[in-house]
This record gives sequence, C-alpha cells and structure tokens, in this order.
Amino acid sequence: MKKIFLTIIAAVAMVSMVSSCNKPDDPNKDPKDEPKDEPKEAVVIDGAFADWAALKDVAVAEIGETSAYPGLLTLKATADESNIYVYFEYELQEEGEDGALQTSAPFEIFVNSDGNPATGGASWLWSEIGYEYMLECETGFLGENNTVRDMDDMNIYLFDGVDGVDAWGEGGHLTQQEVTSFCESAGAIKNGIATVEVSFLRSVVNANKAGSCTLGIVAYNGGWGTTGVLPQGAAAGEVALMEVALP
Ligand SMILES: [Ca+2]
Repeated sequence: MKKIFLTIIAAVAMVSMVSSCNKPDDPNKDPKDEPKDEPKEAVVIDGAFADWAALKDVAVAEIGETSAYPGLLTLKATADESNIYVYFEYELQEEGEDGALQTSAPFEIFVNSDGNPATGGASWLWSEIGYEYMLECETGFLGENNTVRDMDDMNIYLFDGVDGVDAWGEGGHLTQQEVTSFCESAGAIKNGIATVEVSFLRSVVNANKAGSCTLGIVAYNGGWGTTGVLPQGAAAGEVALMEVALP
C-alpha cells in the first residue's frame, strides 16, 4: 500500500513538472506576428507569372493574325478587393532605318473605371472607351541590359474634359493626379519579348464599387510612334476596351 502511494506521489510530481514547462504563452512571440485575416492578393507582382496562369477569373485579349500595331501580343487583367492587375507581353519592335530594336517603350493604360462608355474621354484607339483615368509610363518599361525596370515613376491622369471628346481634341483635358505609391511593377525579357505585370490601387482610379470596368493598353517606341494596341481588331479603333470584373 505504501509503495502504491509513493508511486502516485511520483506520478503527480511528474505531471506538475510537465505542466509547469508547458506555458500557455511564449513570451518571445510578438502578437503582431500573428497571421491576420487580410485577403490574399490575386497576383503577386514579382516578375514570376505562374499565378496568372492559375487565375480562374481573368480577362484576356490577344493580337489577331493581321494587325496594324503588332507589338502587343497578349493583354490580361484581373482584380481583387484592393487592386487591378494588368499583364502584357510585348515583342520589341525595330526602330529607325538600321533595324535596331527600340530602346525605349513608353505605354499607357486607359481605364473606363465606371464601366460606362458614355462618360469620359474618347480615343482613336478603340471604338468604345469613355475612360476616366489614364496611367502613363513615360520612361517606359525597358531597363538597362535587357531588363524590365521598376516603374515607380508612373503617372496617373484624370480625364476631366467634355464627355466623348479626345483628350487632345477641342474640349478635351487631362489633369495629372497627385498620388504616389499607387502601383507596383515587375517583368522580364526573353528572346525579344517582354513580359510585364503591373498593379494599381482601385481607389486611385475611383473603381471602388463591385461590378466591372473596362481597360486597354497602348505601347509606343522611343519616338512615341504607336507600336502596340490591345484589345485590337485588324486596325486600331475597331473594337471596344476589355471588360474586367471587379469583386
Ligand atoms: Ca466612363
């Protein structure tokens, strides 16, 4: 009986030792490190493109067999609660008489952020547009040594002219917006084809409501000659902008 009693005491002592080591909270753990319930971004802007291939809800426009502006090959776009994401593939074009490839590639993204083609600016590039905002990368996506540069100098313009008028026509007007840190970009160039991904905040183009917007992209060479347009038919101006669902 005494032996059994001692065994029980030993067992109780062991259990209490174990429980004293098993502290409920780790004092070295910062509560700020706990994962939060923030929604996961639809696309990570890192110059790797597997996440685009895996997207379920993505809008796509591709170049046709005949095109007056063949530089842009593919345009994709998607959105999550915070951002609109744009992906494009661009084949570098010859520039000048010596046949050398372009060394500068500016581009613009036109966003009809209310989805209504009757409001906002017009353009010769698409049949229905009504864009509220234009994002412009004046320096372009080409970096040194055949790379895609970080486009932290992208500008954003509000069309605040007369509805249905071209920005450079009578009654047209663009106002540069005083916003910074609204976009991210990354990309890579392989065999003369640049693949680029850009994201920008929905709030800066006033596309906060669920529904859809439409957008299109135009690319240029160093002399601002138009080299690529998507969406595009056989010629620019034949098709409407591409619709992107906004969750
Ligand atoms: Ca509009």
